[in-house]
Amino acid sequence: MIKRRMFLGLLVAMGATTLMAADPAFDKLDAGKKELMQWFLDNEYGHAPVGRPADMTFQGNSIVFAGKVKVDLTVKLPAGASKEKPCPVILMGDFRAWNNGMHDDKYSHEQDKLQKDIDAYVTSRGYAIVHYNLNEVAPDQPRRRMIASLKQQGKPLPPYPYGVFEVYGGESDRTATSWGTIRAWAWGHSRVLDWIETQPMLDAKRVAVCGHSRLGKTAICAGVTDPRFKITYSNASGCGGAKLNKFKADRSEHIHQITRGFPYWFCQNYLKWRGHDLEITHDQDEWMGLVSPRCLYVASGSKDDWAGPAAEKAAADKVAAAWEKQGLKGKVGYHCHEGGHAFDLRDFKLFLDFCDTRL
Ligand code: GTR
Repeated sequence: MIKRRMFLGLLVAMGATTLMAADPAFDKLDAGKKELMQWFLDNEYGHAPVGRPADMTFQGNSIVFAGKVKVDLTVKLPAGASKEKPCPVILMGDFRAWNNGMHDDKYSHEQDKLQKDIDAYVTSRGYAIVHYNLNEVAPDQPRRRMIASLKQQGKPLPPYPYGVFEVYGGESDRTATSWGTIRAWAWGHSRVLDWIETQPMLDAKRVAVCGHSRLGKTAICAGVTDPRFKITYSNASGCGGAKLNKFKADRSEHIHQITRGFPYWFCQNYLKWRGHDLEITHDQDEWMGLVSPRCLYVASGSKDDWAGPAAEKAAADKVAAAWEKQGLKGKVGYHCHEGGHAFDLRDFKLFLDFCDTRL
């Protein structure tokens, strides 16, 4: 009894934020990293309420959560893939993730073609590619807006319109540090990695997670929170991704703008940092640095002012410099393509060159 009271007292003394440390991201981290992870999850992305859920099942190339939420994966293998020689994997949310939960009907022909070109290119280089529509994990919309737009279009409400939030919580019972959509999507990538581990043709120890823009922010969150990802690649992820907040880039997106447009991507505490980009306690280089000792790759577009290419490069440079001091060399890659906010074969070529010697 005394022991139990002491234990409860200790928990109270540790405070509520420490209790939130149940996020599976904390497994296997050293103390210094735990503190930093705690800060970022408390202040930006929120905590996942569950790790690998006991009620997750695999049905062919689909993942089903609690028998309710189904996520379909597209899987392409390189020629000659076999169980004897499982292949390295590139994992990404595909271009349907820009469709705000409306699914395939808005998956445009150009995006469809680009994804097919990427699939063909990646597999021609000897890698498998796995991609899926992240809206199936959690729609890229606030719940109320999503339901209203479905009604307006006369579409029936799916039984669980708000994806994993409806199954595992974090929507109606939201607290200031509950997971936002980016953390939920990153969690989705981890569940896909659970699935990859069951596939004999795929080498689950050689998986690179990548993504563009909002899905670049997501790729970083996945790489940081799940040490099974061997390489983390953020393409044009900007604010809340690879862009340093404490770097003057006037035409780039700032915290007050991203939290006005997309508050649901983050935990509610992030709103407290509106207007304080330059004073924020920890910056995005420290967040990306949490992928160490694994590899990090960052890419930008030279004219992508909103993402802030110079501020993204500055962050990658800071990570590389910090890691060099720790004896980690050649683990950070960077390129900047000519042009704007794009993610295409040019990026995959350079990224796969990096992977060839590291994945
Ligand atoms: C923008 C947003 C960016 C970026 C982008 C995208 O509107 O402000 O942070 O993530 O969307 O994902 O395409």
